Amino acid sequence: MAEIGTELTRFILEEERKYPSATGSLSLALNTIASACKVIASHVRMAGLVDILGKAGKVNVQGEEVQKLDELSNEILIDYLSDCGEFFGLASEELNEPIFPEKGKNGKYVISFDPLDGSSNIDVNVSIGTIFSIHKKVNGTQEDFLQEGYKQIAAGYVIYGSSTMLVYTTGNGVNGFTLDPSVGMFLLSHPNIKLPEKGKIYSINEANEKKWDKEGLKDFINTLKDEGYTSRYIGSMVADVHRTLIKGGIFGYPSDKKNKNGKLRLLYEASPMAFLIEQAGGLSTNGKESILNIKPQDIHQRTPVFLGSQKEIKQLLEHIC
Ligand code: AHM
Ligand code: MG
Repeated sequence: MAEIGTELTRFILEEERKYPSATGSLSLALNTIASACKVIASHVRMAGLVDILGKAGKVNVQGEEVQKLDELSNEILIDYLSDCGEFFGLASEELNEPIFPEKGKNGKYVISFDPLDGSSNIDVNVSIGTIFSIHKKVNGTQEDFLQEGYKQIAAGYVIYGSSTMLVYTTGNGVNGFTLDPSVGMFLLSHPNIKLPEKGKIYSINEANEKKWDKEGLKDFINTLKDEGYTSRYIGSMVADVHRTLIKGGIFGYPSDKKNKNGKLRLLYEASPMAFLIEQAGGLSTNGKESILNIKPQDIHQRTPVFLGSQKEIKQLLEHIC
């Protein structure tokens, strides 16, 4: 196992060396994501100030007009990912249609991402994040984005919290790296993350309880309360899933009477997080099957999401099925 403190770039290369047929494409792709997210992190750190300057109608130090952070993050990712040549196609929460960069014509992968998830939390200085999911290019068409989650080549997120962390998987376990801001490097801080079999926390927006369309869900939450669970809900998926990955328990964004498919997006929110959670020994479900088994029909489709420790997900399914 790699040593704590190993730099991300070296870790990625060492992982690649385990596969003699690897071409270095995925390594370059992952390093490009890490670089783009470091730039996003530096802007997130300035968010409060930029917001104040923005409201005052000011320009930033480069003389550019102050831009919304989610749009800026989207542009940064598009620039980096288009330029690296490894991505045939890019789908983003911020784009109606995917884009196919000129330099990516011979790229092996397609990538779906949410450039800045939880951006409504920026104003109140709460953790936000970038989520990404990589699939192989198959036909060289838009269809390539619509592959099941279990076919992901890699997935991960960067959380801009009290520290900046990158957590990712290539289907060979989950590893977490913390950004050392003094040198601008991601260093291995959480090797081989495993969810506890059972946690003590449930994380769901209980204000929606009256709208939930599954009676069993209320019973399930009440059972957890009887068992002594506590509740944590940040309203920023990256932060809520990050906690669940480390501490176990359950995170959910269910369907309700109004939103038959819930709120979260399959391609760039639910599916990459489900890959990480399952790789760390947990389970994912939309209430019927693993999120990784859903065949997407649309790039921006939504799905109910439950992610967590084995015990809680199995218990949930007993209540709602
Ligand atoms: P966004 O992509 O517009 O930021 O919305 C997604 C966010 C998730 O981060 C979070 O899990 C969810 O919305 C919270 O929704 P709610 O405020 O309805 O509980
Ligand atoms: Mg989002």
